[in-house]
Amino acid sequence: MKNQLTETPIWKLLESHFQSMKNTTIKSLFSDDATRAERFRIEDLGIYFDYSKHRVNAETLSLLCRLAKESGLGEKIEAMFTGEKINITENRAVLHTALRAPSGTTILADGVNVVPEVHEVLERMAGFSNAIRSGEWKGYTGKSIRNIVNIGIGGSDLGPVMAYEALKFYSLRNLTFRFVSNIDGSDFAEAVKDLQADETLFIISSKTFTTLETMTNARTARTWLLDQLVSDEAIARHFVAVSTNEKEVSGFGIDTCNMFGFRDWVGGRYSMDSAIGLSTMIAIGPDHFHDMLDGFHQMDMHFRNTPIERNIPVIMALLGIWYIDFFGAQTQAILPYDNYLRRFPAYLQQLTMESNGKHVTLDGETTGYPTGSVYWGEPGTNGQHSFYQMIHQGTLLIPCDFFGFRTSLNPLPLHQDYLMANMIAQGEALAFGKTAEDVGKEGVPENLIPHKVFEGNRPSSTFFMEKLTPANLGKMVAMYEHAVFTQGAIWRINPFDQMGVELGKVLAMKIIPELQDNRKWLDHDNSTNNLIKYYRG
Ligand code: G6Q
Repeated sequence: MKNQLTETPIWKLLESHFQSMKNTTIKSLFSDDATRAERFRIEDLGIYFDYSKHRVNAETLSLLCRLAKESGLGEKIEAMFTGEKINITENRAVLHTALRAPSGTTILADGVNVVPEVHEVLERMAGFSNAIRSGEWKGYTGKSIRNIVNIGIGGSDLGPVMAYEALKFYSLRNLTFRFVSNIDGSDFAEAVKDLQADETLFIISSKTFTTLETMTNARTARTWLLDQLVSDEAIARHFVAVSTNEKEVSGFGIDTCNMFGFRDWVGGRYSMDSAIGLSTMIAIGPDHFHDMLDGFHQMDMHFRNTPIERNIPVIMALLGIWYIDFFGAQTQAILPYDNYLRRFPAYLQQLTMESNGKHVTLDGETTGYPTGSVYWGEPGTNGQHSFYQMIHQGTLLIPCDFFGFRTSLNPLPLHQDYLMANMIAQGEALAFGKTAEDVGKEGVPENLIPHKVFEGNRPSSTFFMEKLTPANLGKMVAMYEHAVFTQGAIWRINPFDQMGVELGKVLAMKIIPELQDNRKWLDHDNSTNNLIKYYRG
């Protein structure tokens, strides 16, 4: 086995350090150190990142930071930022950071400075967004556009939906936004049910412009529109494309003047700040979109330039590795205490799990150690009334990321204090729990005491910021992008391909004609053959 991570001296040191930490409680770490919260905290870019409620001490952090350094993290970061083809399985550079680089920056991909093109696209997007927002862009019958339907899936959907929801407060309210992703016809049917075609714009968002779901929905959208507007000439006023594939876009019948491009060095799940963000820009306007890009860029600079020990995404990544590879944790909860962030966990699910859900190293060897984690979550306080039970008293170790904002965007009396009190209380309860003695003092009958004990010692990070703004959203997303990158670098895997989604797609293409033609011979396994027969009826 080549150069096994788990055979390195630093990994061995971490393993033996884990033996001394595995029974150490967060409670004892706090009682041993009155200033722990100040020492295990990073404040930068308006983010207050409290990681004191973790099962780590100074030595843990120092060993983990050494792991990052000895993994060549610094060089790997530079390789990404400078356009080296670090996505080796697809022979591509990974330059989502160029999407938010200020104009005037030089970033080379294959010897070409990509920044001017990024800004040229942003300007075209701004012109188009303003024309839609002002009503100046007219549909085929001369009416202004009132409805925007983004058709895309995966990376061409989750970012746009999440950003629209997260930044809805800043959006133009006389426009209606819908997002169609699923090949299930109900998704499209419901999205357009109450819309008029002559006031509707479809954004077909697809990097490849060949994805089955998106192209099927796009063709259905074209039929729906032409049923109402009849003339093919209507297409140009009601369809725009976001893609890297000019040929397929014009083949579909969309004028390439109405196409917004990006390049193959932007991965789908890293593309919400590329032209894939067109629906976001139409919703919040170009200025807010640029604020969001600025937030992304600030976090990029923090990640690139801050020493590992004070580097927010690096510390997040290292804590993840500590729990996944040493404590055997298999899951990570994302718990935003802001209702606008309701799609943030789903967005991070793709970013993290599609990136680091890999069992083979860059050398093609089986890792032999766990990588990745199951990301999931819901906004607080809703989750408190459902799955938090398991986080508090279940048998799994579930590290949590809490997000809170000091200022509410909708400051109704009492709500914000109640919301933030709950977030802070959850972290406290998880870490410190409640002993049998405490429960007993409350006069709880003996037989119920075990049921009311909270073991505590359940780790969490808390991220506090002033307000949910476009810039802060950009920082949050970039923070996870870079944490994913850091973990991938340490685990020696490629976070930028997604071969694992291919097999199912190929098999579905084989099964489609088998569902459509009852005479087709079935040569699958016994179970699959029977499922097909059941569907055929
Ligand atoms: C993301 C993945 C995947 C992709 C979708 C949509 O990183 O590559 O989720 O975004 O399959 O692909 P298209 O944009 O090409 O339609």
